[in-house]
Amino acid sequence: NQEVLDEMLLPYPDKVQKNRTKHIVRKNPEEGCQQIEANTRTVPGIISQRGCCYAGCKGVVVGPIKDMITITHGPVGCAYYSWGTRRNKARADDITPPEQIYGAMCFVTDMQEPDIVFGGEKKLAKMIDEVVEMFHPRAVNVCATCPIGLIGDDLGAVTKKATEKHGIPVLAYNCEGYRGVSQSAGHHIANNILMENVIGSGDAEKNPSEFVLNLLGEYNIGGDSWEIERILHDIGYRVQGVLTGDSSVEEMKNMHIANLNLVMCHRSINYIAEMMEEKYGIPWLKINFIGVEAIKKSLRDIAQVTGDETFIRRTEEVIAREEARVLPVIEHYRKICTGKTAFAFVGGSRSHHYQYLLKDLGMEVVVTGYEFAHRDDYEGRSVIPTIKTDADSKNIPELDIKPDPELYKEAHEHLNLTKEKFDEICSRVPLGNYEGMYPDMNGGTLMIDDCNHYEAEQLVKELKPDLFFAGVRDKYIAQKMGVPAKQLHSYDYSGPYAGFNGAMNFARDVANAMTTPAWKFIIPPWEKESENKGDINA
Ligand code: CFM
Repeated sequence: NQEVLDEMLLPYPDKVQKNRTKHIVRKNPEEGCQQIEANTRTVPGIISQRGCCYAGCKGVVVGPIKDMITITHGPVGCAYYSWGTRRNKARADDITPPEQIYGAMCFVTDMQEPDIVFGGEKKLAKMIDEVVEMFHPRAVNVCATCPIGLIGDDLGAVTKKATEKHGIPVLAYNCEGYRGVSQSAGHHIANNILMENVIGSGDAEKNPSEFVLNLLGEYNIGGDSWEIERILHDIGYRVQGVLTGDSSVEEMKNMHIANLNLVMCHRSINYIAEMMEEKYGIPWLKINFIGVEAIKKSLRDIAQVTGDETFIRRTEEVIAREEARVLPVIEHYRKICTGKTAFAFVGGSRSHHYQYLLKDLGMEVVVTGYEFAHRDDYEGRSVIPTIKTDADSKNIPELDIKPDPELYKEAHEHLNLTKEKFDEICSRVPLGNYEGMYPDMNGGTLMIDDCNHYEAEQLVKELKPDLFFAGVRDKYIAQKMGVPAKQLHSYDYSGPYAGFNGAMNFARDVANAMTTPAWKFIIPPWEKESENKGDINA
């Protein structure tokens, strides 16, 4: 791997080589945790797989809230290309009737040249009036795109007036695409606005006989959160709110009544988990529902935190029942997958989460990395105090959260435990913590931050993995080279991949991808003769 790495870096100009070297770690188990550079600017022109700040705010965090209308204030392209492609599913239920589900629609102010010259505030105000009149939403989000920040439209002033006029929350997100180095900045901006304006604004009373969970950082891609909720309900928990897969503003308002916050994708939502802990004292637990062993650990950790024998027993019953059903199927596909190698490049947490599922299938991840994660996603939360804030991270405000004078309770009180019992549980269960992907990787594995088109191509060519996991921008690089590729963002057209049913679906899809004869018919470009023959340079 070291030679492959050296060869890959060689054609870069010196400055780029120096930059990229800091973003690449080859795991040396003797070295302790090796430092990686992350969440810093991409080298211009390098064809990164990252998205923009608007994508992280609108596309990832607030877009999936089904009963809020999300208006893109900007050109039609930004709205159109962030519309529906993430496969975050939603359905009507007792709280949200079908006419209140707006996720399948696309709302945009369609800024044209005269609007850019003379300002778009009036156009935006008119659009808010129109959507309220036509659709009667419970709340409206307005997400800014790059030109809005450049021309200086005052989003806050327009939305404040609209809130007063219509009597519903109209929220402004200054998530202009350029506001951070990637979509990660947009997650943080969305977290701040939801925390300030939505979470805790409801007046629901908690039923003391229920144990209430929130599922944070789960976006119901391909139906993932439905499968996770199925398992949690089976054990006997109530799920108050999901951020933000198949979620409604109605449920989100009352998320402060939860006993415990579960954090699935910590990258996109750890801000809210931390702010809810500061404001209400609600503890949070990092979980992972991708992979059978990971699910079992997560379910057992949750049960331990409740300190309740009924949940502990019921958890084991559900695990036994589900394993009896899914393990034989997974075993069937495992025979095909065992010993195969994979690359895994996804955004912020899946490159780590899916390693557990691949381990279940006997596969080895030889190259991995995130598009836009921070150092703690690689190295664990303990490095956070050592991360230097730069001009880009200072761009996003940190909210000053104070304990709520009425609702704040100590963590053990939220869990209905004595302080002694709570402390004892904390010594066994990692509440409020996550390890990065580094400790889970094998020696020699490459960890590459913000891997670009060229690097991915070089590595596929040299290391020839059996399967390439990535997104829509890079999957065809691999496929054209004869290596099957699966999207771990949208799951192509499949899913769910989370939970016990998800593990079965994933095993089937992966085995299918590697056994289809189609790949034998593709000749990789380096084995072909050049088509551009001629004697022009002869
Ligand atoms: Fe979290 Fe996500 Fe991810 Fe993410 Fe994303 Fe996504 Fe992702 Mo695509 S919130 S960080 S910004 S798990 S859209 S559902 S798959 S890059 S690894």
